[in-house]
Amino acid sequence: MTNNTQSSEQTDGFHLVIDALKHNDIDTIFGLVGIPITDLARLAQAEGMRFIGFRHEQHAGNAAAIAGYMTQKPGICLTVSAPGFLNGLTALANATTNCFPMILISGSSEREIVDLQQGDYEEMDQLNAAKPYAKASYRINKAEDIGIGVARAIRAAVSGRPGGVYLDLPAQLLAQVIDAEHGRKSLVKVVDPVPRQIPAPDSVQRALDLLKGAKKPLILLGKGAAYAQADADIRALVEESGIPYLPMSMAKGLLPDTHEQSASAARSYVLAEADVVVLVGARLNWLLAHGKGKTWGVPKQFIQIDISPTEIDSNVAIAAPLIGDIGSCVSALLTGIRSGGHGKPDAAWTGAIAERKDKNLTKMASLLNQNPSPMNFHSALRAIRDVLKTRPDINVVNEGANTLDFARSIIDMYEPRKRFDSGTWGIMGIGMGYAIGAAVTSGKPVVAIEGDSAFGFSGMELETICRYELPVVTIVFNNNGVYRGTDVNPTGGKDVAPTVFVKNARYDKMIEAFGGVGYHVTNPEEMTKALTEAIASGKPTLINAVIDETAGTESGRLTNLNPSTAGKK
Ligand code: ADP
Ligand code: TZD
Repeated sequence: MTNNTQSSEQTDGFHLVIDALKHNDIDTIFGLVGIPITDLARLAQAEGMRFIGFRHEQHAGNAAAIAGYMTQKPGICLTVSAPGFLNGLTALANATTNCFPMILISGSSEREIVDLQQGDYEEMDQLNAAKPYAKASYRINKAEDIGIGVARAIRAAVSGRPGGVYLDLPAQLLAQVIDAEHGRKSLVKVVDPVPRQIPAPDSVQRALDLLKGAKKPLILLGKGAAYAQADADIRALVEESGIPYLPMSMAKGLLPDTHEQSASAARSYVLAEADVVVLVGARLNWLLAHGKGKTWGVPKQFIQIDISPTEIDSNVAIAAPLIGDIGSCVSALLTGIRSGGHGKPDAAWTGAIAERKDKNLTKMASLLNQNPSPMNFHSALRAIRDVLKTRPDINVVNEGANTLDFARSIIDMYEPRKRFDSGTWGIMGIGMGYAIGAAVTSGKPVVAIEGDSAFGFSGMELETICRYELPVVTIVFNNNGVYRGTDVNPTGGKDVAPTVFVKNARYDKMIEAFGGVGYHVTNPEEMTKALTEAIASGKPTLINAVIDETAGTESGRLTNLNPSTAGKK
């Protein structure tokens, strides 16, 4: 198929895909092999890339997504066609929803057969299926377009608001042969993939004017702020302005949770009482009660920093939009604040917050210090918190209902981009994928704090963790079911209630099947010992933590979103 019959050296689609990724400094692929991409994975490894093979594509996709969030480079997930693609698509959609950059690369079947629906092996119109769930979707049909196609996918994933990109590679493309020199010249290195986007000066002035008039200002940091890697300027903005701040769950650690300006322990109070709120990379979605209603109390005005202009006014009117990248926007605000004119927030405001914090922290401390038997969420998390305090560099993955809600408020974070959780969708199933992605990307230990239901979605990836000998400690909060383990079948029939699992399951035995280390713990002292040993050993470990099956509430803290039938007791 080469145009140049003179050339002795030839290349093909397989090689060009790997060359194009490497040319853009991408060094890892998360995936699962099969027709038509097995050779692509082999070749990636042979060419010095890391290929991490999973047991299910959704988890490979989640690993890629979290790698993208951690590095601002798109994480790569590689799958086979149709079902493999669809398994990966859940992760792609989740990445897009969370604004994480990733590229799902799937092999696809013969175009002419798929398009006439003649029934090919794993037939599916993947490109169109991906479109509603991806930030962008592309198909490459010619080997000489691989360079530009990969470049386009990279830029689409990371520029502006980051998201998931789908790249469709038909089997025929991978086998296409072209002249090697022609192939080399077709590669494209993406220049300045994440360009700075400087906010307009009048927008900055409008925000500063609003802030100047504020009596009870509040800064709200979202995971966009963590993603932006503008850590020093964000810290300076908080500290030099003296404004109290609240981190959203994945922004925890941007400043240490123990920071005196953190208003986390007075969250309801500050949300209700603030008069001017500065949103930094946080959307006013359900996680923030859409910016209105009881949660938000007295009328307030918003300054919103975001890279996406259409985010503004999505739920409530925004008085001062600041469109640009967070680094540039925060540094522009800082310059304004430093040049004077911005007073500190009222002492009455910061004083009232401090008072509420003290009260709530004292209440929480007494809850945490109780030692019930069996263990509950609080006593188990106290033990985990105290071990993690000694290792601020550790990554924390967290999912579940009660396990998520309690761990989010009890486990302090000290460094940016170390906490990865159910995010914008409140999705279950990110656990082992995020844990593997975080361990591979950072080279640091990961502690995954998992509800027993949440863990089940990705549990088979324990084998992946063991196979790659990753320093991942999985703690399963085992309370015998979804939310809790106490429901009964009202008919008295043999089937258990919809929320109930096998009682007293030994999740620790699962990891032993793959050569990992299992612990079975029933009290905080055993938890402390197991977690300390596990982190020190760096070995793949699972701690089965027996939690009181009556502890916790249905849907955790989302009870208000959970409709129930009139007949329910
Ligand atoms: P959280 O769930 O923590 O509240 P969200 O995911 O809702 O955070 O919001 C993140 C926001 O950050 C998104 O609206 C996204 O457009 C924005 N964002 C992401 N990266 C950047 C960046 N580099 N600069 C500016 N805004 C960004
Ligand atoms: N499926 C998916 C993909 N995401 C979901 N969020 C759910 C189902 C529904 N769901 C929740 O919102 S939390 C949860 C489910 C199934 C599990 C809660 O049980 P758990 O946690 O054992 O993980 P706790 O700590 O015992 O409450």
